[in-house]
Amino acid sequence: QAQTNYDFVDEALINKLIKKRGKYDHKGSFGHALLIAGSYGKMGAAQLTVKACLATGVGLLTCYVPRCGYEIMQIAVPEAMTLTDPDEKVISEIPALEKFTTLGIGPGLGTEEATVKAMNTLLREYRSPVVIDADGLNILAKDKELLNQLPAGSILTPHPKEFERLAGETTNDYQRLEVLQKFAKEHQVVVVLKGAHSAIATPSGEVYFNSTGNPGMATGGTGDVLTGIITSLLAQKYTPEEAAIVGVYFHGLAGDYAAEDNGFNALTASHIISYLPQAFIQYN
Ligand code: NPW
Ligand code: AMP
Ligand code: MG
Repeated sequence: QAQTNYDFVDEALINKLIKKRGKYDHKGSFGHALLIAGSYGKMGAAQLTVKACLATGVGLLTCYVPRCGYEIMQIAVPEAMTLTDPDEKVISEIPALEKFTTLGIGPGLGTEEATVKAMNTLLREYRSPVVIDADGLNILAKDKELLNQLPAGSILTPHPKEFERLAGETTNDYQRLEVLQKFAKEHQVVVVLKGAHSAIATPSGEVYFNSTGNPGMATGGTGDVLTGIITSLLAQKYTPEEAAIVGVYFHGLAGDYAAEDNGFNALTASHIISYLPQAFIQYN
């Protein structure tokens, strides 16, 4: 029987967790993140995750994308540095990782064999916490041995289908919550199970339910935005638990501000990025 230790992510908790920038801070104070994302036809996911990471305050940001993404990223996001894989359409190798403080992996990656191999090598060698989303999760789901070797404190951000691929089918929400708690403890990772009430499970068995967000966010690319936000916070020395909690809260809060001005139907993932300033400014 899983222990029940539930909590609620609200303004009071965020007030305790949020870090403020100091007068003498410099870009080196806020980490250098590497986002490994994108493939031919899914460079939009890479753009969204990179832009969201920048809008959350990372010090420096490099993206690693397939060759076809070079011009796309350099033109769309001048603030981000771009490294390219030798393959034209997918990621097939891993770049040198020493200079990066934090890694985010997965949006738009695809699951081509070369990508699966490269991510296998990376996740076996790298020992600091990584943020894993989307096809990064789908790659993990195909290799349970790899799942058991993840760097402790990594953050996984599945939607329900991705979680089912990782942890197996469940028949109801209550059972899924139990499986979620067990999974986070067993693998010593933080899991953000996304949905209308995203649930964040920690390695020590707590589950936090988010209070922000709205149905306008049920549209393509919003999860890719969340990956960028959480990677940014992890780079800024939030603990993995804090990065997940704070990230999910501000992602939803930006979505709520976006919905106030634009309504649910017209809300897009790009809107969420545009409204991150409004969400963060009150915590300056
Ligand atoms: P259904 O329809 O209920 O059977 P996939 P993906 C389910 C990239 N993207 N509650 C639902 O299943 C991503 O980063 C690129 C219940 C749905 O059909 C990935 O790399 C974009 N069920 C890749 O595409 C923008 C839920 O999961 C199925 C659920 C594939 O990602 C889009 C889809 O899951 C996208 O982000 C919920 N709350 N949420 C770009 N512009 O480049 C989802 N499901 O098959 O894993 O596909 O999530 O679209
Ligand atoms: P993904 O499926 O990876 O694009 O992620 C979707 C994102 O949108 C997650 O952060 C979800 O929590 C959020 N989301 C989706 N549907 C809703 C909803 N009905 N209410 C609030 N947030 C939602
Ligand atoms: Mg997604």
